[in-house]
Amino acid sequence: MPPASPGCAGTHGFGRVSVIGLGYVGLPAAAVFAEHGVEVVGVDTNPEVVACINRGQPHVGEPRLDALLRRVVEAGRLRATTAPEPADAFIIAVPTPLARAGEAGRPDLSHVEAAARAIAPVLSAGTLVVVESTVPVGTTERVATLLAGLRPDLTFPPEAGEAASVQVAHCPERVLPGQVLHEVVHTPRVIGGLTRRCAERAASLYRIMAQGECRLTDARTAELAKLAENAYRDVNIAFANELSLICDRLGIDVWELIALANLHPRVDILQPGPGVGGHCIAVDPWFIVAASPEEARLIRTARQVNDAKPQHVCARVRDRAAQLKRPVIACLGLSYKKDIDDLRESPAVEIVRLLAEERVGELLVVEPHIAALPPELARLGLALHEFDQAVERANLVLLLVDHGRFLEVSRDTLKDKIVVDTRGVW
Ligand code: SAJ
Repeated sequence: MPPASPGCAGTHGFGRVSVIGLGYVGLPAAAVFAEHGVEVVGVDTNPEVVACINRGQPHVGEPRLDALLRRVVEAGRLRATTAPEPADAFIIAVPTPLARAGEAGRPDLSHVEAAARAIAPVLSAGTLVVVESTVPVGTTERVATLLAGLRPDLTFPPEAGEAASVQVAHCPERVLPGQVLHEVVHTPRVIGGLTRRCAERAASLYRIMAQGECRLTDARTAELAKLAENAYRDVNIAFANELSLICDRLGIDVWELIALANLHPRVDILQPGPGVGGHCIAVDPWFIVAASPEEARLIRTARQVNDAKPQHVCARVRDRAAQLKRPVIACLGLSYKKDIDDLRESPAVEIVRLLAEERVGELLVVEPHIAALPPELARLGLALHEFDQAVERANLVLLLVDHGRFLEVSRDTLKDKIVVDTRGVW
């Protein structure tokens, strides 16, 4: 990462940038802007998160973020607060969950709206507002219209077009948890403006730190591009997961099958797993389905295929456990993917919950990245166990997440146990 160059604030016109929402996306972005010489004011509604950040400690687990945050907080370039302050640019990076899980869910935009209401009083002529949160098509325009209603003394793109005094754009985040600090700088940016001027102004903001290409478009196209990226991945993972079910039925090793098929120069099948988790790929495709239910048939089916995978894993474990007199099952991993602490929408959590509710056996849950079990598992009487002891005691070992630590286990340790490897790494 290049050293801060305080002098550049004058050339790009962004002396102070405010990031609204200091979570997995907003906090790293805030820290990286600060590292590039901008004064950053981070805003979060949670006072504990604000206090933690002001001590230079991240509240989210992300490689290398600790050191970076400490540096920029100590240098006085990043501070957090619960109340928005005037700034040259606001980046809204708050969650956009589903109001209800699954197909019946609609995008919940209450956090985005609350963020817009919170910044409205401190906007002024010349301010840029960027929505980074993943949102349904049309949301950026709705944010601008909401702001226009709250600030009749300013002009906004939906009514004033290129002449607007406040610029509004959508620049969807595309960072991969676990590699955020690299990707936030190097992944190409799609920048959708409500007008061309909005897009250009947003591009000049991101160019302060972005080393990848900044491609300009309109806001609606940028909104759908982000949703399409995650739906594309979901559909491709669903293909792999469907193949794994077909292989189970036909008695074929799906991992070998995929490795063979991928020898073809134009085939690149992804990896099956216990299901698709995280707050993005398991959620965002539903935004497309909600907006275009009759057309989004493949996207809906992919979601259903991936959402059904945890039940399939459970059925397999139940069958294998039935061979044991007293099943003791080591459930390895709870996070939604390897080497992170994020349990959101994690299929591993769902599988453990289903196994516990069905009383399939004694469950020894292992997740080295967390200190306490999530409430939905703790209330089922489960506890966290050490990896080595759990594997030692278990007669069935269920690998749910391919954490690096789990891959080191010796073949000898597993040799007399039933193994269900949902990630195909053993
Ligand atoms: N998974 C599989 N098989 C695979 C790949 C992934 O089962 O071959 C599973 C993972 O185990 C995990 C889930 O899919 O449960 C999603 O993991 P991921 O690593 O594919 O993606 P996320 O959710 O961590 O991040 C995605 C990224 N989007 C794309 O790759 C298109 C990231 O770039 C986005 O910024 C992020 O969503 C987001 O915030 O939208």
